Amino acid sequence: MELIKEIMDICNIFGIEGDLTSVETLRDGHINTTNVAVVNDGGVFKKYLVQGINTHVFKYPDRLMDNVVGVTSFLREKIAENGGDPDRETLSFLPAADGKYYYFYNDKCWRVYRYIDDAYTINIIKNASVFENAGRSFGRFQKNLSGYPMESLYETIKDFHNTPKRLENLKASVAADVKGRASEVQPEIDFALARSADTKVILKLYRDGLIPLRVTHNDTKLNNILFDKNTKESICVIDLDTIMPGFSLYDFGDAIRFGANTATEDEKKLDKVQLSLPLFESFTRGFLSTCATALTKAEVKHLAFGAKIMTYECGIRFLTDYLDGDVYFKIRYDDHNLIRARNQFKLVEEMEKHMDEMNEIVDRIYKEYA
Ligand code: GN1
Ligand code: MG
Repeated sequence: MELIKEIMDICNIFGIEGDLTSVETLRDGHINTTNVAVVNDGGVFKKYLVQGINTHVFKYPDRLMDNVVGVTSFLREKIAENGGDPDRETLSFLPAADGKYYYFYNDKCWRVYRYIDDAYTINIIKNASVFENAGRSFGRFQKNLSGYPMESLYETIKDFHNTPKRLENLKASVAADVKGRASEVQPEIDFALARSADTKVILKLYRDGLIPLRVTHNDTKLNNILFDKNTKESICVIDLDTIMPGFSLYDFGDAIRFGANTATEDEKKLDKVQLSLPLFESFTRGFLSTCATALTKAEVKHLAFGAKIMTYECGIRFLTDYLDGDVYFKIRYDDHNLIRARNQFKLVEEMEKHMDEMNEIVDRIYKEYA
């Protein structure tokens, strides 16, 4: 079915009034398919995000939307209490005709939410203050959700940041080698296996009672934050599908993985992939300025390690998907996942080289805010 016709039907199902005037499919995001629909409602143009949920990744849309609607309702109250604007600072989902927040149509699972106008996302940072701003946003997000009942959250993707499990998955994919690609990526496989001891560190800290489980976002890529066109301030954390109980090290770490890389995630020229220490410092400052007092000593001590482990894990996931025949992440060309994996592993090496400096930065900034 033609996209415009399909989106028109979805708009009707979700009770959107007016005439659909245009549909644009966004390119960011490796999992779901996101369309911006513009509707003319009696001369007033309104925008909606009409999204196809990837049900290969999110197997239980009812649980997914339970989490997301629960969290956004909770955040709306927090934001209002703090004098903010809930319509700009968190997402607003629309119910479908049957009252649920998702709807199966044409063999796809859909959801709709309001488009936040006069806002933009960033994929690569030109000005370090942007990243400090992002750090504050994710720090504030974590703080705002600290009172959310963790036990009410479903695990939307099982073992999402279970790094030992991710490594086991890689080994299984190497053994199965369904596309016959394993022999071609032996250096990358060796790179992953050589760091197997690192995968156990965070879970051991948890078992030893040194770091707590928290409500975390788990996908803190810079492009999961909206910035305001006028003030240039970060306003809203988006992409809430992986909100689950997790560790602060994941949220800090994944943000560094993406934002402190001097290149984008799919840069092929590996000499361009470096860790920017000034950017690392900016994010650390933003993050710790909002949540230093809430973190345990062991959390602070392992923030830099968290960045390395999230980068390593993401590299493993891209490599695994490459071996599996690209069934998880959206790709735009044949070896896209391999390019991404190499990029992430190069960044891991960079972080290993600069680990002492990263730890010194965290330590220095923590002392300012604790
Ligand atoms: C995916 O959906 P998106 O593009 O924000 C992935 C993250 C990865 C990221 C790598 C649900 O995030 O875990 O870190 O790609 N999300 C899911 O860019 O797997
Ligand atoms: Mg996203």
